[in-house]
Amino acid sequence: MTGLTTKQLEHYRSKGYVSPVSAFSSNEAKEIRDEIEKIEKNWPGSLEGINRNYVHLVSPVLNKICFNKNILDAVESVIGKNILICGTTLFIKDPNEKGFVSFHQDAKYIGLEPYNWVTVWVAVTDANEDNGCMRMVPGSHKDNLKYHKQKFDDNNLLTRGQTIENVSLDNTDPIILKAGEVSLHHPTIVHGSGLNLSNDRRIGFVIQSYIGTNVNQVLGKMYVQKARGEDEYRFHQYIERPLKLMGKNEIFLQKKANDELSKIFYSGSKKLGKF
Ligand SMILES: O=C(O)CCC(=O)C(=O)O
Repeated sequence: MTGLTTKQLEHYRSKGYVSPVSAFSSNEAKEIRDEIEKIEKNWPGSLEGINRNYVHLVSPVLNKICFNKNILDAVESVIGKNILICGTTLFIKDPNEKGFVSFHQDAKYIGLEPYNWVTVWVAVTDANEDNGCMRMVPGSHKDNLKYHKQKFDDNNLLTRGQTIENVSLDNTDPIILKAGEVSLHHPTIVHGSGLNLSNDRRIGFVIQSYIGTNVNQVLGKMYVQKARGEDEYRFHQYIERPLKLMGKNEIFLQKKANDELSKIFYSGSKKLGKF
């Protein structure tokens, strides 16, 4: 295993994120983009709303990303050798749209405990300050969970528009990535992202998240695939890897998983958002 260098790991532990980490070539990133755009073209609407989640269950190409050795080596450095994949989400910002992600902590609403888990953001396109890359508040992962106001803003790419207010951009680090690079972030780091002001799409494929086998889901049920090691806890139900792009069985399994995910995302909420 190669994994993170000592310096990268120290950065993750002190700041709550590490970036950039090389995972794919730019050609491979282009193949991933082509796969996403092929699905959008041939199955219109099928990556929208709740279906932007668990996309690794309907596409063998997207599934394979989750098993990428470079990513898993980095993840192993952070959470240890027994690793499960428990979800994926596409965060796409098209030019001329007003999509943004309010500042939030993932652990506030994902229900995964203890926090032996890490989120990997795969840059399918370049991500930079012009096209609305993620921004992290370094060191904020050491804080407790904060109050999040539920705003249900139509342009917010988060389910309930959950927002930590009054975060100054001056106190954030931009996560600038080339297509094919990834970043890793901690469950409690405060992060968000602004508008895409460029002329091209900004596409993030987010493995949300890799969990240690000792991590349970306290709000509902998640379907997992084993990435590495042994699962002696068996907290979660396993789900098969896709064989066919948008096959009937694949779509059925994605729906089953997303029905459960929806319950987690809206646990305790009277209102539902569009994702
Ligand atoms: O893609 C973005 O801008 C935000 C993604 C995010 O919040 C996350 O991966 O946890």
